Amino acid sequence: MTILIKNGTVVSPTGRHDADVLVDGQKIAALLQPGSDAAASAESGAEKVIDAAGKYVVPGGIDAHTHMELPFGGTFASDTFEIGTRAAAWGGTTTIIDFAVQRDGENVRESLDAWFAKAEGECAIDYGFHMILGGVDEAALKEMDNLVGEGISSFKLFMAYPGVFYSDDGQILRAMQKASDNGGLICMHAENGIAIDVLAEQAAARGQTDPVYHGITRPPALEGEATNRAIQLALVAGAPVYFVHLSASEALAAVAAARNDGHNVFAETCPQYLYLNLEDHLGLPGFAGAGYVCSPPLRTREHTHHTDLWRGLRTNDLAVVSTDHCPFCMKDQKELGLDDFRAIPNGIGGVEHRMDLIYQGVVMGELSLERWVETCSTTPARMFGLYPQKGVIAPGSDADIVLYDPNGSTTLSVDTHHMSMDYSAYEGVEIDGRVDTVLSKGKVLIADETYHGVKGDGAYLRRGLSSYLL
Ligand code: DUC
Ligand code: ZN
Ligand code: ZN
Repeated sequence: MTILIKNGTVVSPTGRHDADVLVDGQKIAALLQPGSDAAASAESGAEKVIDAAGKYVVPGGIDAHTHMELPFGGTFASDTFEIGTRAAAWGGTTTIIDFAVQRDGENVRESLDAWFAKAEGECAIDYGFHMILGGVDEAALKEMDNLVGEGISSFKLFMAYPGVFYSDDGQILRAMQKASDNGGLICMHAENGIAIDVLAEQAAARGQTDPVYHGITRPPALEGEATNRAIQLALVAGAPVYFVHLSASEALAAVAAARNDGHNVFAETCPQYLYLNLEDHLGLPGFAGAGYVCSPPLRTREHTHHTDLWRGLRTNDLAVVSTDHCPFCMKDQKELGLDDFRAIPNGIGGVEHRMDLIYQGVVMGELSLERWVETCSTTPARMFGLYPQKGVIAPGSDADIVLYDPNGSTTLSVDTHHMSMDYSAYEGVEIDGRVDTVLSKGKVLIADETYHGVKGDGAYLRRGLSSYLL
C-alpha cells in the first residue's frame, strides 16, 4: 500500500521542516517538498492520503526497556506481549526492546527460547530482546558471543537483588571483558543490593513495613556508589557501559564525570523519576504507595525538585528515555506485600505514556522538540543497533511514523489506558498534546481513536551492534 502523509512538520534530532512523507509498503519511500510536482504526483498515485496539517510527524517511539510477563516476587508482570505492545502502540511507541531473563543456574539459550516463545505471534509492534544474565558463569559468558551474533547485542546485569539477579564485581568484570571483545553493550542496574538488603531488614525489624520504606531503604547514595563502581569496572575492562533507569543525582554526577573524561558511558532515565516522588506517591497513606514501588525507587520531592534529570537529558548525560515498564495490579499482585514492603513486586507500568509524558518536557521548556525525538526514538535506535531501520524518518527506513497533535490533549487514567493494570501511576495527569495516528511498517495501527492492528503485526528485530561503540 502507498500512503502519502501530507502537510505535516517532520521532526528529527537535527531540526524540523515541512515535508510530505511517501510510504511504500513497509518503508518510507521519499520526503517530498509540499506543493511540489513530485508531491502532487505522489498524492494522485497514493492509495491513501493522510492530512497531517498542524501535526508533528515523528519517528515511532522506541522503548528500550520493558518487562512484559516478567516473573518477579512470586508473580508475573501483568502485561502480556500482546496487551503491552498494543498499549505501546496507543502511546506512539512502535518498537520495544524487552528483557529476556536467565536466572542463576538456568541455561541462557533455554531462557532466551522461552522469551521468544512468549512473544512470537503476539506483538502489535516490532520487538527485540536484551538478555538479563542472572548467573554469569563460564557457560553464560560463552553464550554471550553467540547472542551478539544473533541480534541480542546487549546484556543486563544487576548490582541489586542478591540471591535473585545479583552479579558480584568479579562476574560484572568478566561480562564486561566479554562485551569488550564481542561488541556487546552491558546495561547496568546500579544499586548496591547488599547494603540495601541490610537496611531493608533493619527497617522491617523495627516494624517499618509500609511501602514508603522501600524507598527509604534504597537511598540515592547507594545508586551513586554502584554507578561509580560499575564505571570503574568498565574502565578496567575497556568496555562501554549503559546505565538503565537512572534516578539519583549522585548517579548522574558519576555518569557526567565519566563522560567529561571522555569515557564511553551512557544512561537512560524513565518518566517516573521525572514526575513522581517518594512523599507524594510512594508515601501515599495506607497501601496506595505500593503502586509506586519500583527499583530504583522514586526519589524525594527535594531530590526531584533539583530537576537534574531534565538537565541531564539536555546535556546528553542522559541519552535515552525508556519506561522500565513492569506493571503489576494492586489486587493480588502489589497486595503480596501488604504486611511487608519487601514482598511488593517492583515495577510501574508506563509503556503507553512515555511519548506523552516526555513531550510535556517540550511544553514546559525543559527539552526541545528535536531532543524529544532524539531521546525517545533516534538515540535508542542507535544505542541498540536498530538505526537507520528505526528511529528516523528517511527514505529506506521502516515506515514507523507517529502523527502527534500539539493542539490535542490527553488525560491519563486507569479508565482509558490500555495496559493490564487496575490503577494508573499517572491518574488524572493532563497531557498537553495527543498521539493522533500511528503507523508501524506502513500499516495504520492507530487512527480516529481506534486500534486497527491485529495480534502478530509486530516482528522480531535482530539487532546490530550499538552505533556508539568506539
Ligand atoms: N526494577 C523494577 O522496578 N522492576 C523490575 C526490575 C527492576 O529492576
Ligand atoms: Zn533494573
Ligand atoms: Zn527493568
